[in-house]
Amino acid sequence: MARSVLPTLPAPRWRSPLRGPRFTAVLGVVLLAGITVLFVTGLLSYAAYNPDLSPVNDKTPGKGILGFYLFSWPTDPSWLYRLTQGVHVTLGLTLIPVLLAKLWSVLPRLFTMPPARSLSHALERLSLLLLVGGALFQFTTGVLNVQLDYVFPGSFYPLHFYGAWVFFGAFLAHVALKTPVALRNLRGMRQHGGMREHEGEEAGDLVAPDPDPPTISRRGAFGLVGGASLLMFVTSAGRSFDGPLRQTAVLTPHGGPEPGTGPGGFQVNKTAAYAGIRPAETSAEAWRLVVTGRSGTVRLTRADLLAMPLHSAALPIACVEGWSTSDQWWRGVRLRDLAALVGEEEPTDVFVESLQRRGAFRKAALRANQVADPRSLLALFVNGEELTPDHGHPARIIVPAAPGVLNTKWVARLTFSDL
Ligand SMILES: Nc1nc2c(c(=O)[nH]1)N[C@H]1C(S)=C(S)[C@@H](COP(=O)(O)O)O[C@H]1N2
Ligand SMILES: [Mo]
Repeated sequence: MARSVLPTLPAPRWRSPLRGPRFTAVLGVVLLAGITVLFVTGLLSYAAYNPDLSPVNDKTPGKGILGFYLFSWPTDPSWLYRLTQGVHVTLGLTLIPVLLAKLWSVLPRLFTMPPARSLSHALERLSLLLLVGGALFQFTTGVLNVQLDYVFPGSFYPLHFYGAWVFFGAFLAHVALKTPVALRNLRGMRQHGGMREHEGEEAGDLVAPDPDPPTISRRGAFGLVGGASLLMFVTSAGRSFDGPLRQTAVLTPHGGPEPGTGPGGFQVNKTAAYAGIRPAETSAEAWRLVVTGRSGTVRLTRADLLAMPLHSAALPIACVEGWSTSDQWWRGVRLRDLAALVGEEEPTDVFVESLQRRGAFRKAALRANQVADPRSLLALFVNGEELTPDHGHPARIIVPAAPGVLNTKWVARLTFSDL
């Protein structure tokens, strides 16, 4: 049944000969695959943050059933979060040109008049509104978080989390509605060899009735979009590595200030100065580690910690912003040894507090499986030297496969209990 759509086109405004159902279908299939990966890695990132360890980590207390899938984030392999979050952020940036091209390709449809011809048409258009709005919202909040981080103080998580569910709901409805059409268009494309639109078949409302002469071929347009995506990829993927590769990430910042060289010469997110850590409170004379568990509270000096068995582990730092470091050699006291010191022989969760008095990320909760891992340390050294002030001197948490935000720096207090 041919829909009578031509009269609804504001004809003079949409004249690009590039637009057509197959052009849209190809971009749609790329986004279908890409956005599914973004959604899954995004949900994984949320789970990795231990949001069900209340109340410290949970930035979305109203999540309700949307948290149905939460699970204990594993500690193996130690590069797990480096991979999932690197893919999430790098892929998200790489898909921006494809998303923009896709939106451009269906632009006439967004302006269809009358707004709704029937109830089902009204519903379809409402889902389209959530889809387009949701996509722009997710990509914008994601990019702002990567680039500027604290534009939304403490509220990036709920925005991006709830936004993801709204968007993905609309995305699923859209895929269900459009897959048959997209498949037909792609099949037709193969039969007729190439991207030429054939009038009459599925021309739909995308083909301009009165097109301008082409200034670029369809193939050229795909090349342009692909090239832009490739550019996004090669200028951001380097953030997942150290050394010269990191220098290739020119379009995206590398976390905090440039890392410099030496044992502490890897990415710093927040400096000690930024966090308001005063040298006087981290000196050997002043600093104490307060550890609490079922058998009571102990106060440890740095010398007390150095007298405990020290262990080493090669572990990366991987930030929610998508950047990560290679493995660094950390050395310090096992978290499970500190738990045992206060009577927690069985692994429990732990609540970690830093010296920092203001700002995000100064407290975090780790799960029992993270405490139990022999590579989970309260680190005193990195790469053979004492921690630098910016990496958390006198002591910081380092846990395999955990998001960087759980690796609290300038630790002052550990409280072991079931959270
Ligand atoms: N006290 C405190 N610890 C913190 C943070 C912070 O702001 N304050 N930032 C966290 C984040 S978001 C990351 S990614 C890592 C970065 O560690 P690095 O600066 O040593 O690379 O530290 C984590 N630990
Ligand atoms: Mo981070």
